[in-house]
Amino acid sequence: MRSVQPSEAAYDGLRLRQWSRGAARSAGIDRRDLLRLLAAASAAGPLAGLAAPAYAAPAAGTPSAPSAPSAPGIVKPLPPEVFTVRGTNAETNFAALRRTGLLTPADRFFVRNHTVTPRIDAAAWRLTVWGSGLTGPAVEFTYDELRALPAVARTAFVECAGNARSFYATQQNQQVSGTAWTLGAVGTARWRGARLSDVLRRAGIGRDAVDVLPRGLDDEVVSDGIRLGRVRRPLPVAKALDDVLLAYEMNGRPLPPDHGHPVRLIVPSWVGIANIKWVGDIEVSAEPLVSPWNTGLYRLFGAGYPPEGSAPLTRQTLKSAFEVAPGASFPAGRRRVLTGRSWSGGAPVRTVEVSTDGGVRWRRARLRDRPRSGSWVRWSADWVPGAPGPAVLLARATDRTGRTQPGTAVHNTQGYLFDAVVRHEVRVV
Ligand SMILES: Nc1nc2c(c(=O)[nH]1)N[C@H]1C(S)=C(S)[C@@H](COP(=O)(O)O)O[C@H]1N2
Ligand SMILES: [Mo]
Repeated sequence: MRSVQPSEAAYDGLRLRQWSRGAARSAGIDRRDLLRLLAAASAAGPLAGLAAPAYAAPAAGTPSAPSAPSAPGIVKPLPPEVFTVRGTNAETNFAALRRTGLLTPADRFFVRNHTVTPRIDAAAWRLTVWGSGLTGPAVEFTYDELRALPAVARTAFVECAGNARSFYATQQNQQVSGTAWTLGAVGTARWRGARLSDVLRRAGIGRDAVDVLPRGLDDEVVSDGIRLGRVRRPLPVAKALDDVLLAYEMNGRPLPPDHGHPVRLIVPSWVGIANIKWVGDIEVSAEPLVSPWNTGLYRLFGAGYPPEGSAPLTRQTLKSAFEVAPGASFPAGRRRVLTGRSWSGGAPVRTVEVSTDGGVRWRRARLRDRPRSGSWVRWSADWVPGAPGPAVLLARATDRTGRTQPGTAVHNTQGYLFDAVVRHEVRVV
């Protein structure tokens, strides 16, 4: 199971019970629509885009297709050797990270958009902090005012809760709904910005504040005919005052449009949806809040979970990926250095083991970075491929609490938090 700090788990359980009793306020969506959303969430639908094979990356050395695929609403170029477009989203091909450093360059960073990337002028942008959890009236911050606050930098991954979702279907033969990501809905960057806690204190957060609700300036989301409103997800005050950033820089440059320009939240170790892009306002509430993104979405539904779902997701899980194209060819008898990355939203990665024979024998990979919480670690392992034919590469991480990636992930209808070892099929030629 995913690891959560006791305080987070207690918070989540409480919030859900309050909401079912009608004691929590659903911000910006009516109760009936939320209940419909919950009902939809507990029944698995089809996996979007799985009809197109998940394993369709170009073979090494194949020139790019003449017309690059495009995702409506993503601003940056999406060269096919770097990205696989999935609806309004773009997945990073892991093989395209092979020669990158610890940090993912912004032009290779995956994009997850509910609608389209808005173009926002930093000079005209305002952040409004408001709500019953403040001791006074609403407070506005300009971009320059935010930049004038003490700046902190932090290396952190952003990873979609549904990253690796397609393996529930392709590896476990289970039905799940959502974008058919393989392993590339994750990237690590150096984020720089103001502390959310500094902004909340300056805005006059009161002692009775319980929830903080950042909201994006992108278009409202409509899903299956239900108007969900703007992307927003409540954060418990304890997390908001802990290590959350209002980031305005990514890898030393102003945030690019697709990644939240001018300002986004960075919520280290938590599911991607917590990292609200293009933030325009933050409600600070003395009452508990719910939104679609912590009720019908981003909870675990299915056998083994209560009808209203698990507690809202908080931390990411443990994963590993090879920087190798799916179906790649390796000449027999020639030594190769296999590289990859492992990461966890829980304790830092301690060891990574690799198998090149489908899981019969395992050996330790060499870690290339000092494992840190909220980041990933690069690793490598030598391999001399044997006889020509199909081969299966496996990588398995263990974190500092002793938790190891399992052989099978526990199913949930929306395919979140896949943590099992992924079978990476290649060919020896
Ligand atoms: N305003 C807004 N914030 C958002 C989203 C969005 O669609 N709109 N998508 C979320 C999701 S689901 C993820 S996984 C991350 C992806 O961040 P990235 O596109 O910078 O990689 O942003 C989150 N923040
Ligand atoms: Mo996501």
